[in-house]
Amino acid sequence: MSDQNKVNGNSKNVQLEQYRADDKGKKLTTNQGLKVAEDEFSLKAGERGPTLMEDFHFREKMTHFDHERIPERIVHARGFAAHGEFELYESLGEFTKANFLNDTSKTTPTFVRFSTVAGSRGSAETVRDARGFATKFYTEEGNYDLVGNNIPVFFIQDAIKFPDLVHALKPEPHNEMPQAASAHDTFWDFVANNQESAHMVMWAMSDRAIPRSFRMMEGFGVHTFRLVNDEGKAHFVKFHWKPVLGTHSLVWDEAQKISGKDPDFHRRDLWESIENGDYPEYELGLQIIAEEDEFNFDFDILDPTKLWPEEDVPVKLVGKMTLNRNVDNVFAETEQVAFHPGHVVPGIDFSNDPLLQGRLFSYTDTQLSRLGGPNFHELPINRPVCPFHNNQRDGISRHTINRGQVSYHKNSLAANTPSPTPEAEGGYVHYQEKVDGRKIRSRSESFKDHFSQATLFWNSMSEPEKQHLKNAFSFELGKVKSKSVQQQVVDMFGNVSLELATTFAEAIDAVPPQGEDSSVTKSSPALSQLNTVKSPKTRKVGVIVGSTVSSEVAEILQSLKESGIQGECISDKLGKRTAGDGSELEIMHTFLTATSVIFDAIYVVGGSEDATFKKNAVHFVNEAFAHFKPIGGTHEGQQWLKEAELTGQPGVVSGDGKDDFVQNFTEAISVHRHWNRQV
Ligand code: HDD
Repeated sequence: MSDQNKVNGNSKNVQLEQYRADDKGKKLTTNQGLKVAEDEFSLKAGERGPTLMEDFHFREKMTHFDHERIPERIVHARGFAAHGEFELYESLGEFTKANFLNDTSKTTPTFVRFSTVAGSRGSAETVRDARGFATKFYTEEGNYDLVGNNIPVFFIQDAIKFPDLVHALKPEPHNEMPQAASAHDTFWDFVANNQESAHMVMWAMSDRAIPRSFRMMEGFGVHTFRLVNDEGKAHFVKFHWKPVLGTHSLVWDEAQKISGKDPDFHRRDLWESIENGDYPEYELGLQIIAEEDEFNFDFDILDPTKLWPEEDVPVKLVGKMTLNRNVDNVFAETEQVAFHPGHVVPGIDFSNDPLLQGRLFSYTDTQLSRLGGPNFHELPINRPVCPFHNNQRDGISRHTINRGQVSYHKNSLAANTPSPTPEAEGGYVHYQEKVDGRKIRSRSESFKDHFSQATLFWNSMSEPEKQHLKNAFSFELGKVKSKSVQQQVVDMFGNVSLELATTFAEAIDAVPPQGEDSSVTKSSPALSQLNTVKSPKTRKVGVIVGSTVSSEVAEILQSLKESGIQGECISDKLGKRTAGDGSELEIMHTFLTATSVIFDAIYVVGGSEDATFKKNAVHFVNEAFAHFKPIGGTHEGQQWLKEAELTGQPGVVSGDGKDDFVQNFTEAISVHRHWNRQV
């Protein structure tokens, strides 16, 4: 991106420009600006003598290096981010006075960080886990952070249990294993002994926990928040992000293989899409409930283990966010960004969800150790785009030079400024909810149903999704060593579905659950990924070509590209191939550098007599087949598919004529995965 584009961007981009530095072509200096004559040898007493204390250049360089790392996030350490913009479809003045949700002519800069939860900063990305989906809106009224996940409910109901949950989920303390995985004893022991986790565990064992891409997952604010309008009237709200490309997942075997072959799979996918101009898009959705209707549901709307079924409370799509710019520097932006659910603007307020209330403490607190003090709001990525003034002063790494004599309120020496702003002129006033109660430590009666919505989720799954859940439970519990914990989990999930719990009990040699099946028969079709948007756009096809390339292949790839499908050629050697019709194909990958698991589909053209080549090609195809991926074959590739006995299977497309093949293959790619296949 040219410097010009960077400067001409939105208000956040313009602000960031002041901090960008380009070292290329410049003279090497110390941090004091001193030009350095030499940077390879430390200052020594004699050619073979000891290094001298006097060597300020060495000391400065080494000291800085020694302190390059900061503590990783206690959760969500592994993440990747991008800049974007939010545009509003229609004014929401009826519900909220938030400026950025009122004025459709405004474009609000955003910064989004996606993450896994459990793994360390360098861990693999396609692990089974919830994904963080944290958005910072740089509004003209201050920063608004929507710090959500790709799962709409949470494991616990009260923030006081968060340290326990995270201790159980993270690698076990005595041997720091396993990394970035919930398949171990302490996590499942926590689950069985904290049964409010049932609903989120169902999501975590479902395909939602192994997304195909950050671009193809939903985001949820999870908690019930409040929107407050100009007249002070409030509505309860849940926030959603709906990916324009639909919600799609990997299969577990594929996800595990990608973890080894490309641990950066998700960030690479996001980075490359933005570089290619295939900007990820998400629509902002709101579910709104009038305050009067607070008690009209069979669950408590303050309970973060509950979702509002979309069929009961429709999601109103109110705007779109487009991620259109990669970061310049991962540490400065992605690592130093500090989110906080308590960063709100007038018109957005909280509910009494006890999980949310605790989060309102934790996020600023964690930045103090992670970012080293109370001035992290001054870091370029965290600065609001509107002015900010108060009497807070000093502290580690203070950048602002506050002028003048006065740093207190109230004062007369500075005419009592900086001064509060009345509500009518945009000052933030907390929603005046009437609260009346005794101080107690207990769970509300209305928070005690842990299983109905877990069963609702189960009932909403299609057959293949149910099978994936059974497999996931069997895998995870199969890794648990304690027989007692295994049995407790079987008994617990017998309350959700006898079919589910019996299947994994058999797989792990536990006693199947006793008792009655759940009486919940309700389902919510919106929860099944089979009902999501299907699109061929941005899908990556691995194209296997030999040393001789038949005519038409370049044309076929061009036609696929017109539907947004990207073909990348794989062969035994890199280089260019010239097709029979004179067109040229660039080989981007070899059988050594690529693997079927990093593609959405495989297309075999053939063009080699070599037995090793054919063996490699057939391995690609068979693996893609086992992962239910679309497979195409033309030319000699058709024969290879026949020999592998794949022809005629769902999602396997072969053909001679270019047009039919392109159309059928594009349709097969849109389907994402062909579950009705015999594997
Ligand atoms: Fe949290 C980070 C999302 C419950 C305490 N959380 C963090 C991030 C996301 C979430 C997306 C990463 C932000 C980033 O990319 O920098 N957290 C959630 C959701 C929750 C949730 C959706 C439940 C609805 N979190 C939660 C609780 C607590 C925390 C109950 C503690 C009381 N979360 C933190 C934290 C983190 C964090 C320790 C680690 C790094 C950070 O905040 O900045 O404060």
